[in-house]
Amino acid sequence: MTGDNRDWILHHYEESPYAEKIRLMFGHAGIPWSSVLSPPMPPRPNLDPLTGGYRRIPVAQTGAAFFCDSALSALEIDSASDRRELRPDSVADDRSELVARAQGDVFFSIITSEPPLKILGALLGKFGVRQTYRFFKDRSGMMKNATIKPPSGKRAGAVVESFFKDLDEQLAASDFLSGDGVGYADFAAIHPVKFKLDLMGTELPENLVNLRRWYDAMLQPGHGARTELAPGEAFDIARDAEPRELPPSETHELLQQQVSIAPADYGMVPVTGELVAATPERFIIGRQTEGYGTLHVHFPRQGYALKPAQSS
Ligand SMILES: N[C@@H](CCC(=O)N[C@@H](CS)C(=O)NCC(=O)O)C(=O)O
Repeated sequence: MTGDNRDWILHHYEESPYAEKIRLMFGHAGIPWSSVLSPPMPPRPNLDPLTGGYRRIPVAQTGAAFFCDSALSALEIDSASDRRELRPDSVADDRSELVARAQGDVFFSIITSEPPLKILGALLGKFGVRQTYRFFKDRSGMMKNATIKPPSGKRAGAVVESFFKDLDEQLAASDFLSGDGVGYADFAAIHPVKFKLDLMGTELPENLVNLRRWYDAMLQPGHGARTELAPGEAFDIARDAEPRELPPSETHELLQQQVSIAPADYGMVPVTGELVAATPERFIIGRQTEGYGTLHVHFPRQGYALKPAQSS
């Protein structure tokens, strides 16, 4: 690894559904990538010094640039591979409702629709006793402070069931949600489905044949050429790289000021730094670090709240 700005690194953990969205995207796009494994919950000493504390997974890295949120990673993968269909804004109007559900209520309902003891058993099998206890504590703390209140129990079960049914119906007319070829909508919809099957070991309902066909086609390319990287190597790459040239910025009242930015819905840990660019789709925060020089942390505008640092 050389620190070449085009080398992709994904900071993730195996069980993360949103990371799976990006891993599959790399596989379909045929983009080689390096994997840095993170713990499934904070503290994340392998990542926090780079992003400044963004608490969600995945985070993509090229050189000294960090891309928070899978939607922004998808945009970057689009520009690296010239595949416009990977852009979140390429989703057709008649698919956008399904995509929004997949990234919201459906994602949470995969867990909240299951009996707590079943979840406990699944987590114990994956994480062991100590880690499972910490995981429950961490996630219930995160959701207590969240601005969204996901459905639970029977309502959550109905959310998942109708999502699967609607997916199956929409897939009756074309191979993929994005048409004849795969696109952003497919990656956004596949990860909660795979999460359900992986976590609970359940099968897709037999009558949903379109969903089954699509599911198999989506998983078929796998994750592509993945190389494991030690966290220290990602640190070295960040330190050795210069942040890439900034895109032209639009006027923004907080430009070149110290700001804080955080997700607006859950996992709302703020990252602070200088707002170095604002484009229609993203905010870029410049962080001066002792160990790694200047790092640029990119956030989507949608779903994130930006404010002056002193008011945080
Ligand atoms: N909108 C975010 C959502 C990411 C997300 O919720 N990730 C989960 C893991 S799949 C998470 O970070 N959970 C809390 C954590 O891992 O600390 C994205 O698209 O990247």
